[in-house]
Amino acid sequence: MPNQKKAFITGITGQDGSYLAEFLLAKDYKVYGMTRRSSTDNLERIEHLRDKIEIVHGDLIDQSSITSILKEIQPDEIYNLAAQSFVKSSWSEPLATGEFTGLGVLRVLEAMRQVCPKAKFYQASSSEMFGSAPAPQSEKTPFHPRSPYAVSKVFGHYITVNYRESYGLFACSGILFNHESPRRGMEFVTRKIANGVAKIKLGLTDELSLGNLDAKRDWGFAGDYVKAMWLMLQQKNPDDYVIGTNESHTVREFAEESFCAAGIKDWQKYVKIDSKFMRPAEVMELRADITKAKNKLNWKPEIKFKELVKMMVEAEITRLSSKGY
Ligand code: NAP
Ligand code: F7E
Repeated sequence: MPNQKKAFITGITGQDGSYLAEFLLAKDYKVYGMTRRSSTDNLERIEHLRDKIEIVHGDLIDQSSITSILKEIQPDEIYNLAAQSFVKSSWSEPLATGEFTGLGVLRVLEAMRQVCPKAKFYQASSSEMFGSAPAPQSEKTPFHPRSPYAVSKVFGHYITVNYRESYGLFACSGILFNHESPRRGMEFVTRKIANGVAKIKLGLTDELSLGNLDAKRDWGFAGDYVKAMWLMLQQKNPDDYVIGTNESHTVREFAEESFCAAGIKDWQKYVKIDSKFMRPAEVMELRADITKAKNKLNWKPEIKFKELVKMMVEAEITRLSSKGY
């Protein structure tokens, strides 16, 4: 197709990568997704897109792979979503997290600077960078990262800003608050709860073990958030934006609402606290101030908290039931 826009996505096998690929395909982009070598197939989230996207092989740790890919593709837009994204694992694998989640950003930016400087770049930054800064957090809130993951993301954020200021690259940092979906990785608390509740509903278990129930997060729907990523790259000038819902709920509320969505009332009897799910340093409350995104991107979230919980719990019940449980 002449003049078809080309998008390159790192992290296409992840939750956001799969929704972003769907979104860009619907806008008639040619979509290229980078995957790293694995001894088993991990393309489950993009299986339904396999004949519509082009898979290219590379790794965030390997500069030459990224440079060759970008030189060959010459994308119009680059979405850097790949990262070691599980906060808890960043204490057990701090160096790998720094390599992928921090330095990985610089490798993509450096490749872009050398071989396709006219492309537009999106960096997947995180509300975890705010850490213990008081809520609500906006683009102006100073960072206080509380994990090796968050520290790595702060590096990724500032190197994106620095490459924009040093070389005039069109580079944006999207500071996204937690976003979830039925495609969320099983270790994250929302999917873990939805899955645990579905198993309890189907009589497969009678226990759900969790860590800190008091932590508050601003949870939105991943499908809404990929639109914000794209919108950032359609603006006249590159900039940084906070994306969230401006509502925060405790983990306890997420659990209670999930049991409620499954029609289970006496939910407390199933929930156990296990210290192995606690973190060395916790982030107690994240809540986004999305004034800038609303005004400049004309973006707002469509799916509310209760709808999100219901969507995730129902998807887990359907998934487990279809497996014959
Ligand atoms: P995810 O489901 O964990 O996906 C991470 C992706 O990164 C996977 O495709 C993974 O590939 C890839 N990856 C990891 N290490 C890599 C490497 N060395 N080389 C190439 N690819 C590598 O994460 P997500 O929830 O979609 O999040 C997307 C991005 O947004 C991440 O950068 C995350 O930190 C950030 N973020 C997420 C949220 C959220 O709430 N979801 C909020 C703020 C920011 P494999 O399949 O091979 O493991
Ligand atoms: O934890 C508490 C836990 O692992 C949320 C990533 O996408 O969003 C995500 O990071 C909260 C924390 O996500 C369990 O202590 C209690 O306070 O689902 P999570 P996260 O750490 O907020 C940010 C924005 C990102 O950028 C990250 O990539 O829930 N919690 N009990 C638990 N958490 C887990 N995982 N498991 C528990 O059993």
